[in-house]
Amino acid sequence: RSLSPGWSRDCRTRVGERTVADPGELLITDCRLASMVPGGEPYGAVEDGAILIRDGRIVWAGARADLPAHQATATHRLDGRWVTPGLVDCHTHLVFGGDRSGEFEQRLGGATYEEIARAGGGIVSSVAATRAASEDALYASAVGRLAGLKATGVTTVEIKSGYGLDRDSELKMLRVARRIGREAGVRVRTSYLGLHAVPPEWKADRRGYVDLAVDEILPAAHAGGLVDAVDAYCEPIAFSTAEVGRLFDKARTLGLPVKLHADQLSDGGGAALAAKYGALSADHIEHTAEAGVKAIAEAGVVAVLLPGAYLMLRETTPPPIDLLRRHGVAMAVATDCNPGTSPLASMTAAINLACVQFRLTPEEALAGATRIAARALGLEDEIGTLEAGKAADLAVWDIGRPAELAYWLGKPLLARRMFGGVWDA
Ligand code: DI6
Ligand code: FE
Repeated sequence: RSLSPGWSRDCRTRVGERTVADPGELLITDCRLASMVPGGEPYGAVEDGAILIRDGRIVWAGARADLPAHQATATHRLDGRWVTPGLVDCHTHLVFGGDRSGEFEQRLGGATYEEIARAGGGIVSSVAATRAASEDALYASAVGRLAGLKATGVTTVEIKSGYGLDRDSELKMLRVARRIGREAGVRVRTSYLGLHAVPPEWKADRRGYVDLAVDEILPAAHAGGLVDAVDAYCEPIAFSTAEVGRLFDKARTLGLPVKLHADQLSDGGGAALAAKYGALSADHIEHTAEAGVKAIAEAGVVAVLLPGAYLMLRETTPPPIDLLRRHGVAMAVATDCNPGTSPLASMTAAINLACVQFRLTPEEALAGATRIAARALGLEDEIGTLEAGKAADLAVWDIGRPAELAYWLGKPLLARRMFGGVWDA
């Protein structure tokens, strides 16, 4: 790609292991901004834009004509390219052992996801592979999938536990997620997903397993600084609202926010439960009825739409998008990257699928992958728009208009990614 001279200069300088702030500012110009700041132009668009960056943060973004006095020591011209906030994947299970391509073949042959799960496959087969894997192996395979997300502009990713399901293996998964946040060039938020499935050794005593998850594993993971939020899989094949309620009560005493896999395969009152606990998000919600939509609207819970799982399971009941719009529920879009129901490692593909399958507008879907996804992680003051004060996490695209991010399926569109003020190599 032909990029302007000066492109390679960062506004930070790497000194050995450390990255130190350059005394000056970086000016990014000759670009169009999809700032995703609401209330103005579609996409918060600015035709002839500029961004000033200092010490890893945006200090100013707007129309070049309004650029204030500055001390830029470097200027990067983007040859008219579009810049968006770095994309935010707010629901993934990026860390796991093995894969489930064999079950995929079984499902293509006619078996259903629930049948496979009830017969002892499904999540539990990923648990066996995850328990057997070393931390290094889990890290390497997760970073392989992360490459797909980063190549589609992702700078923040949420990563859940939930394939360990015993104390050591859950802590192992969460440590790998933290390591990704330190070493892999993305911001990571972790979620403890202990109530994902009942592990085989607790099959005869599910109450005992819930006790262990609530009273021992979550507190240990929290004490180790490994948990940013608490999640659960609320579904007849997984955990009941009463069981999830016990976990959420514990999260509350620990001061941790909650989120929920809700009403994916049936309306089991998951959205209402998320609302009751003031969750950050209610995720999936394909089968949520109007009462549940009203409840999350009133509680300010973000709806996280996961079109990859909908596609892979050949679901036919989409989330109630019109009701969500009518009640003013903010909608995020995420990959749900996981080995069973959503082996999807592309954020632009998730955007496309949200538009094609759920009929989001391209602007709604891009907001769902930036500003709204940031809110679903409690990071709305930190990331998700191109605005002064936010982290300098940017995606630069080879597109003529923002809707192309929703239109192409599989075409590489990213020209460059900046994370924390530093361009990728
Ligand atoms: N997210 C999940 O956690 C479950 N479904 C979903 O969309 C199960 C994932 C799995 O089968 O491994
Ligand atoms: Fe999930």
